[in-house]
Amino acid sequence: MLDLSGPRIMGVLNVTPDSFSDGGRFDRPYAALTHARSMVEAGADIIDVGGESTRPGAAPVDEEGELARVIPAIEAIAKEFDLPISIDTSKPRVMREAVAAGASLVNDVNALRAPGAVETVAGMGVPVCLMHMQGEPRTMQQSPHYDDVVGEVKDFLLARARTCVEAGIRPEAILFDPGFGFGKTLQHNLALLRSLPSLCETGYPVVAGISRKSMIGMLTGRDVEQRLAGSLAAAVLALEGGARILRVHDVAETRDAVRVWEAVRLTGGPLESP
Ligand code: 9MG
Repeated sequence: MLDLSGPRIMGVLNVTPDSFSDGGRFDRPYAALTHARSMVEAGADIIDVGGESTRPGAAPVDEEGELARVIPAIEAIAKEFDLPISIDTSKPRVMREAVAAGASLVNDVNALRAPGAVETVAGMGVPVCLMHMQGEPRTMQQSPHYDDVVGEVKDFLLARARTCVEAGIRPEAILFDPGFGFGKTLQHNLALLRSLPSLCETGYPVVAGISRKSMIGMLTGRDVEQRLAGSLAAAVLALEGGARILRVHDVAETRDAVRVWEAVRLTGGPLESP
């Protein structure tokens, strides 16, 4: 199980040629390890390895192609570091092989809806992050619609959690993620960020992935490489809303922001008198 006694930072490692935020620079195992190393040194608690881009409009990748990208990277990271590695995938076979290679958490933007995915995770006994997505990555941003985005996202995740628990996944092994940017307009994303406490009330630890996303671009008018300040503001707002894991690209800067937040909000922090 993950230690979630304080906020945790999940560093994003996209091992894809078309990744939206790193331009595919980390598509070889050596480069992936180098990037993982820099994130660990900067204070990452978890490394999230993904081999299929989920950016809007991204083309799907087949199983063999995804495995060829992620497995060498996971093996190399697991050999050098003793920290949780999560596998960002929706494919049961990739989940299985990634866990055999050293991953210890499944991060599924499809919330284990692929045939066999729930059973696969139940059988492996690893924790899973269930993320909400309306539609599929290729088309999800075309016309997202909700009557009540916060209620619908929460109901969806609770229903997925019920299915998981019925299949044998322990409730303590389940994390929720509202899926910022996945079939959502800017207003949907803002409503979800504002209402994060309502998702946290479910009792499932909440993961927030807002780093560098288009919602930050829309609010600031900045390109993807210039969204750090906006991403940090969103990260702190997510912590205020109760998020326990922040999925980010800029680990060192997020670590600083988390330290400041902890000092003010957590009892026993450096601002407490002895
Ligand atoms: C893979 N991936 C891309 N964005 C994400 C997000 O917001 N949350 C999670 N859990 N995974 C994501």
